[in-house]
Amino acid sequence: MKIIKKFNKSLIAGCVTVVLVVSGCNSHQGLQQQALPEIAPTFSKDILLKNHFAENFKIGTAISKAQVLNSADPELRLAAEHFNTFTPENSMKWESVNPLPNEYQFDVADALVNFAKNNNQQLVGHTLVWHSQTPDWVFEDDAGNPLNRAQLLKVMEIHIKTVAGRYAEQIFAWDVVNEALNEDGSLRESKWQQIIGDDFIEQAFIYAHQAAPNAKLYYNDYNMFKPEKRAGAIKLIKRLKQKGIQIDGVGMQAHYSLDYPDFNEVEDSIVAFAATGVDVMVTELDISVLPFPENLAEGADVSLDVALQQQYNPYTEGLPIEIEQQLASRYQNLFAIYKKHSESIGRVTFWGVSDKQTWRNGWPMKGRTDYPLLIDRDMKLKGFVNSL
Ligand code: 9MR
Repeated sequence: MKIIKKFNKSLIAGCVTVVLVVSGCNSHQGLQQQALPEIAPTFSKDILLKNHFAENFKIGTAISKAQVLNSADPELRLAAEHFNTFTPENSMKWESVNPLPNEYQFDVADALVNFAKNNNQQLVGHTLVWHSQTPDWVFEDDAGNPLNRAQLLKVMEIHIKTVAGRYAEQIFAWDVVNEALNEDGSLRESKWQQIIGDDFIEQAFIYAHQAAPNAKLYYNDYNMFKPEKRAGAIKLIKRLKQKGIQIDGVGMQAHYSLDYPDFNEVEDSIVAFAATGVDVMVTELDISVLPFPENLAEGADVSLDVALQQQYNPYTEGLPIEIEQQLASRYQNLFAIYKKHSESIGRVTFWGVSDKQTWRNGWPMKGRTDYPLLIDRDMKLKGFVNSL
């Protein structure tokens, strides 16, 4: 099996390393014929993702706690150089900032806010109200009994006003509500929905607006290309708008793979969301190259945790060239759609900096070696990037 790593050295001679366009090496057709080129050295200014896509949309990444707390981390430096917006991967979720009643931990969130300021980046807060990574105490009283609607609304209000309010002038936008829809477009029966009712979403957006009047406010979810889920999200957006509640954007998470989904459906959703008048955001982009057990490839249900099986982890020694070509082709097709609709798309955010630390290596089974991003394990941009 031909492995990319083994080709890199010989490629440097044939495919010049620094420029955007490398004749014969950057087109998809070229990729079919020969190995992928090695391109710009990691910290070169000659190709920066944010410049490459400057005319199309902002380009973002997700930053972890470990990265932001280690100023020597090469991924943090890449995050600063290549991206003009970022989202905290986990550090602003409820369990991170408000793990216990009346106890807030803002150290990491503060570090992220400073990082954004120092690097002139837009920070997108993630996320205020979600069914996951939210401690049980949120929904219970001191005796462990479920809260009633009024009580839970109060808990939600205090949390949103404390967190979004603290960063009202520093955080550009918030994923106010995350993943509230089922695959068929109906509302997920989360504790939020069960205790407060369907309007927990309206309430969250109202509190977020009160807390941070200048922040953009988004609804964010996965599998938004699915027609039923798309319809559910549009219903939600229209409901808020009809009630005069601020909603500025819809986030389409994009945890995709080589054969999933059909990008025509992605395009249909971009068009349909844009028609409601909100900004469309691509919020969590990565394209897994790995095989998935049946029925587990789709979406990003974080509760999945399957035992590792080698048949689902075939590229531990490097990525075969033909698979990298397939990845290149998928990214090319997807970015052709994003660029076609760039007037509606404000931002494309990758879910992670490099293949080395992507959450994909751990989902839906831990310990895999995946290659879903544009920056590889050696902290280099992949050869096909300049063809996007
Ligand atoms: O990437 C995140 C991973 O590190 C966490 O373990 C996981 C736990 O919930 O959340 C991941 O991020 C998720 C994001 O917050 C919401 N959409 C799905 C993402 C991938 O699971």
